Amino acid sequence: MELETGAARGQTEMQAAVGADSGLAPTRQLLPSGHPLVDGRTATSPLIQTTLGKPVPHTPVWFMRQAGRSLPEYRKLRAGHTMLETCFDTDLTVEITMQPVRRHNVDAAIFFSDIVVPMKAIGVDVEIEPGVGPVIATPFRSASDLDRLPDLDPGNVASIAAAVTALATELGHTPLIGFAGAPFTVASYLVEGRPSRDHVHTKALMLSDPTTWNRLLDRIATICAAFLRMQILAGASAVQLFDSWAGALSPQDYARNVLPHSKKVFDAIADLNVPTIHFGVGTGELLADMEKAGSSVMGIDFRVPLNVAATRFTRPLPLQGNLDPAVLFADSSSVDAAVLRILDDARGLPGHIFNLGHGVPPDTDPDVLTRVVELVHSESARRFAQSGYTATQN
Ligand code: 1CP
Repeated sequence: MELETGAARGQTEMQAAVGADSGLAPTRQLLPSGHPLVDGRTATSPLIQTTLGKPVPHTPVWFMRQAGRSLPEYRKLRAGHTMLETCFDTDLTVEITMQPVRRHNVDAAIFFSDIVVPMKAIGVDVEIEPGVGPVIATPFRSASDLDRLPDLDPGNVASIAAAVTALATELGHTPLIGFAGAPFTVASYLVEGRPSRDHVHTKALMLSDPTTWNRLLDRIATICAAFLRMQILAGASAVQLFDSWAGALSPQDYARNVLPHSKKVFDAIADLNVPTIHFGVGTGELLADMEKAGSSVMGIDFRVPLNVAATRFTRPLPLQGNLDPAVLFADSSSVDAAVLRILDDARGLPGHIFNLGHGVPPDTDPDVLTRVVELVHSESARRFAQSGYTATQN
């Protein structure tokens, strides 16, 4: 049993913890009958089964920022279009989302968009500047700025919903992961006005004017939840909430000023009963609190080994991660060794989705990513077979 997969070993405990298995598929009455989780296209995929702590034939793998600048075909398609124009263009979004799936044989597509897209859709004056990131013309610093955050009008994201629906059809059995930025990370762009290392204005607002802070994060939570709900109903089989910059916070500030708002996002979509993933960078000290937000899977960055991260949670959770993106630039034997070490770390988990510990760097050689997918698939399938485990044993 040495080599038994995490998915097989942790199953009973996991199912007790999440109530996932009554022998029946999870109820998803609120999804349309043609949704890929309902009509059977993606429900039995390795990614979705892993989120439920069920056994899988191989470890599913996808990469944060798998679509984008590391791919020459992306750079070609993007020429002449701004980033946000591209995000609101149905055909470009579909094609860019599909590119890494075709090239790398990953187990999921991540919807091509950006965390500031719902802000653009409600009228915030934001652009994504090449080489910089999101830039807000007039940063949010006081209570009156909240008037610039109306509810998300579905009519303003119709081209995006159309892209999700088209992708769900084109992807067949491969699940589409929708996403949104978490309230803190989105707020950090709105308040700072541009990418920031130290988030001083954001933290100053949080500490000096908690009323405005809480109203701001509550507004963002409502808008992000509506954006996620739209993606799920249009055909996404799972969603990820990116709280990329939460690691800039102390555990006390996170628990008090951020966690309730991230929890609100997960609570707002809980009725749809689709798998949810929660991820942040440098969040080792926050994991115990992030669990309380209520996702079904936790994303772990490369700073904490998966088996160590598992000890920070109160219940057995499937984990996603966590190859250091910098490893992709090392020689191939170092890459292979790092991948195998992560599979080792994941052994006792109730489920493991292989990913990087953060996004694919723009100058990554895409062939290295393809090789990582092949190695994760072949090695996890080999370990699975050696464990003697068969699906019929369940
Ligand atoms: O011209 C370009 O190609 C712009 C680069 C780019 C791309 C490809 C940006 C600007 N956003 C994106 C797409 C994007 N953004 C995806 C695509 C889907 C995929 O993963 O394949 C996703 C999931 C995001 C989400 C996103 N945007 C996050 C959370 C994920 C993370 O990496 O932490 C964050 C923090 C952003 C903000 C953002 N948008 C773009 C940049 C360069 C940044 C980061 C800026 C900063 O350092 O603060």
